[in-house]
Amino acid sequence: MTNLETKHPGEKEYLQAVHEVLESIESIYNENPQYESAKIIERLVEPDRVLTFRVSWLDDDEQVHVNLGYRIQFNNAIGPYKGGIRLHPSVNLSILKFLGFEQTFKNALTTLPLGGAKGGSDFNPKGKSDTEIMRFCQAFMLELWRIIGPNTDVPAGDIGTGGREIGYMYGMYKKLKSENTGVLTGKGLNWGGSLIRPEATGFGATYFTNEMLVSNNDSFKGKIVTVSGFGNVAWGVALKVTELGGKVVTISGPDGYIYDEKGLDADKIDYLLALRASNNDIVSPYADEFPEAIFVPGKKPWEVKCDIAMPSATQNELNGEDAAQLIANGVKYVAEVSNMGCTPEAIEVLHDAKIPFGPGKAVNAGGVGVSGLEMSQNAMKLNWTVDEVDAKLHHMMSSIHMACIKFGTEDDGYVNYVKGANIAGFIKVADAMLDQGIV
Ligand code: 2IT
Repeated sequence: MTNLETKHPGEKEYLQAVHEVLESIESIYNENPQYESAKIIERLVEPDRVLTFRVSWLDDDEQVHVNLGYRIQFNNAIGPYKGGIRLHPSVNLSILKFLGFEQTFKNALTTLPLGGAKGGSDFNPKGKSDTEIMRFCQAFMLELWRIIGPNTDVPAGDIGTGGREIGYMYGMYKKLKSENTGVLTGKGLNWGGSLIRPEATGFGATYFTNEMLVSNNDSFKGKIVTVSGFGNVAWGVALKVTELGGKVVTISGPDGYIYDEKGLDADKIDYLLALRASNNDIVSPYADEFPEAIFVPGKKPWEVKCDIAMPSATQNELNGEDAAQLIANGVKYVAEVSNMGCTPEAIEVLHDAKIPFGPGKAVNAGGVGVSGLEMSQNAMKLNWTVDEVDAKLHHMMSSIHMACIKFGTEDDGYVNYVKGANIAGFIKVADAMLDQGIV
């Protein structure tokens, strides 16, 4: 860690993600000298390569804008580089390196042959017109296409990148390459996309959380659930949790959260999805539309009493104080749906209180998992049905849960899911690296 801090000063999210993994795999590393002699850690913590590029585009008033674009190809020991593209003003090298590092372990957990990558830009989609989004996506792909391909690197969505953006990027890739292949996932259903991909992260997260409940002889029935965000992920969580008998009472945006005592339902979710398509804030208008809901400005939903908390927005959105507040309010489970949604302090507080805590790389792996299934379908030039995809997603999430139990169960029976997920992911990637020599 000291070495890495010297080499990459100030990359705090990246250093945070690496620190968490190294801490949990220490015992396995020490028991297996072959890892040390092949310098597996030193090789695994550095991305294979980083591409940064300039993205110039014209807005609707013909003003020129310049953004930074990135692709971090982190590790391809077990399969082609795979991971989303984040479009958000906060995007920088540290955030994308943390995401690429996490993705490597997450993808290993999915049971599919997928390496780890991440990309993105500091472009802010908020308030942009549809044509501005299109011009940006096309300009982004004008650089990115050089290093991606269906068997080398397969990008997908993340914060700020959904079906529409994938469409514009795919259109430009196809124009440049003259090939119709599964080079991106999250595609539209009638041009190579997979059923369930839009819902997959949220559905998979709920299946994983359900496994956590079941292993404690518990269920979602009658549980109060707090959720943050309402992007690509949170709506699938809200839909599936509601289906399984839980009540989702919060969603949130950058400027506050909604508390809806009656809980979200399919109609309210449809209303939110329609609003979201407009690129504008959706959280406060919800309170105007549904009088039973209140908008709490400037706050996070972790002050609301709940049985299960599912942070689903962005990194470090739940800190040590939030975790202590949740515990004081009687929380029974925390499932991190966002990537690294909880700070190290929050995780420590939850672990000390023996609250089952599922880390993002296990909980949200269903998204990239179904992306992997989209790649399989593209390669076969066949489509699976909803039931087929959903069954495979179910299977994936329960096998990830089993891996966490296998490697994370402590002497007193408490399951440290962070340790379990990190060790399971690490062993798979590290062993593949050993098999393939020093490259
Ligand atoms: O964080 C993630 O796993 C994603 N944004 C999805 C990546 C993917 O390739 O589907």
